[in-house]
Amino acid sequence: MANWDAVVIGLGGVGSAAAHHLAARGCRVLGLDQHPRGHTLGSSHGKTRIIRQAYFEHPSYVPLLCRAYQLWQELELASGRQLYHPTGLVELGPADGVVIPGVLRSAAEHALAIEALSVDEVTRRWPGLAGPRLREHGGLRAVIEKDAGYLRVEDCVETHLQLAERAGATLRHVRPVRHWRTNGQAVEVTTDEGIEHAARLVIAGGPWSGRLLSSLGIPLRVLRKYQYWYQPKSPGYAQSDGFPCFFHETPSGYFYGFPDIGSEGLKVARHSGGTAVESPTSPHPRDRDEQRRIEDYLNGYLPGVGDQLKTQTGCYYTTTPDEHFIVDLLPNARQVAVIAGLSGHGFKFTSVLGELASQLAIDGATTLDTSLLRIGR
Ligand code: PYC
Repeated sequence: MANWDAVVIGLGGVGSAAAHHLAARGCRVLGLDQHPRGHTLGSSHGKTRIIRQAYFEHPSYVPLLCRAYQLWQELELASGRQLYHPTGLVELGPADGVVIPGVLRSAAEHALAIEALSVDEVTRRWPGLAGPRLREHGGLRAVIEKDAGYLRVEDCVETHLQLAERAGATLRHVRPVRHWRTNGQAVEVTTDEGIEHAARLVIAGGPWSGRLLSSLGIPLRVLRKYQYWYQPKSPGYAQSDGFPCFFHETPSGYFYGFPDIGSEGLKVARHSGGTAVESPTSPHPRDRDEQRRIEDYLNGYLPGVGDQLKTQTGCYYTTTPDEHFIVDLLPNARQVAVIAGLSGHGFKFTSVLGELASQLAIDGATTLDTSLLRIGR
């Protein structure tokens, strides 16, 4: 006899949301995480994450994003806490690149409001983006998505955890899962405290998913990445000045960032690249080459920021070969739902991924189309 309706392994962005949605549906939920609450070792820390809808990665993500926006709003109402901050997002890249054509395609297919801008218009509106390299490459285009902005990443996770607990979930941190296996129609999960019996299992292990799913041959690659905060030397980069979030396809990779929020500093990072690792390590080692790349990007494209580094952190991407997520039941164990391989662009979706995880676990199917995200695609 199962003592839990569902066990959730991993209580980061996805697992915290899954625990919340399962508990809200009246399930007896046990959430397990190997690390302390609020830890900074995985993929759910670093103050901010971009949220946007005109999704260059694939138009199939847009309905999920519309639902994610609704769910973030519901979470704000239920908690009384602001999680989403609309700043607008400026996306820049070549007309024949990946980002701009992808944004235009998703916006056209889903009738999303975006505004195309000339480079002159970008630099007139945000002089802080008028770097010397901006005009080196002809054919550069820009769009602004006004309803885009950022989420407060740690607050999102903690709010999902609190609402899960309020709905009756039992959450255990510093409780690593040693092993899990199916047992008939149910699941057994082994920790150092014993064996938990559950009707359903949700695996939301972030960069530890490969270990949890090792027997399944799902090819997940873990990349160590870095996020940097700089104290701008010139005015104009603050959120209070109207400086937006930005995402930039350049000849040397994809870079993105956030305005200077309060006194945090302007955050900037590289979306492409990264160092492949077996699994996360603590503490995050420094990477001077990456810092040089970031400062080279700032000098070329946001020259008023300067090089006064305030703080930095490492974090992890867990990537699939095609960089689309995995959202599915295991083919040979239909009582196990897996949300994995968010490939560095998943946090904004975690509200809806938690709902989809609860639907997969309880109903065996999702209300939104997730065919792009099936294991066997
Ligand atoms: O999904 O917007 C995003 C993003 C930017 C950098 C990493 N992910």
